[in-house]
Amino acid sequence: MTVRKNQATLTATEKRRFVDAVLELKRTGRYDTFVTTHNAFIMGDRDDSDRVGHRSPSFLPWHRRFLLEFEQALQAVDPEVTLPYWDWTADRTPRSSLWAPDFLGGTGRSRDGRVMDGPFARSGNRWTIGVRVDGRDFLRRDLGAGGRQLPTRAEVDSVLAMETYDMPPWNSASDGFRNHLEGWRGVNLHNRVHVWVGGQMATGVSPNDPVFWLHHAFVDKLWADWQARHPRSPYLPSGGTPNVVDIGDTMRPWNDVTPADMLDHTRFYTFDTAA
Ligand SMILES: [Cu+2]
Repeated sequence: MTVRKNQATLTATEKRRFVDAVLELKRTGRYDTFVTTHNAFIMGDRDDSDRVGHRSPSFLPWHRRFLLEFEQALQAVDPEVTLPYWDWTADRTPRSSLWAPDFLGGTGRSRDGRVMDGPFARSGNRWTIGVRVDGRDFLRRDLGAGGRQLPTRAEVDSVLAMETYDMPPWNSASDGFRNHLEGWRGVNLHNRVHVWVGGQMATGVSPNDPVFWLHHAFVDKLWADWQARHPRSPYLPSGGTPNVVDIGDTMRPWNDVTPADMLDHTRFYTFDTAA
């Protein structure tokens, strides 16, 4: 059974095997297909028309399915590897072990944002940014850019307290749990973390930075935590909503999976700490 662990608790061996599996997916070209898919949805998801991956109720089940597909690809390389999660309320500075050279490497240099250490530095020749929006083929970061702060545990708790999953107009203007977690409204959790990391993470090609998966694995855990707190609050909307994935509608690009199929994460994996 797959257990997703807090990245701060990984052993040196677990970190190395995770990094090696990610590098192998990169080498074969499989990794970049995930970047391409994500960017296509970021570009296509619209507040006033069709929206699936972002700014809509299916933000959470879509990313759960996307992460599952990535985790299965990692496990095809090394069956022992699972996706770790980054609790950015706890590990909230560039000094965190997450950013050490034996794991994801650190922030970018000031001149051009280029990450200079760790397995994903351009100089190692194993991490070239192929799916990109400009000429720069190196991983970039600006951790804590402009003095930004990562969300606090109190801010997370204020969002977990919201009883309703999502609300009309089912987009970036919505009230409710999903949009506050996604970050278009209120204290801003998920979006703010992308901006805090900077570089490619602050763009549509954000999966170019492997921290994407650890960030989204924690967002996914917060969904599970929210479900545990509100067992009688369903996924919404329940049917007949134009441009939006209702609970029983299939989601692109897979077309064989619905939000209903994604509600119970324990069918696929558990977390090291109970929700
Ligand atoms: Cu996304």
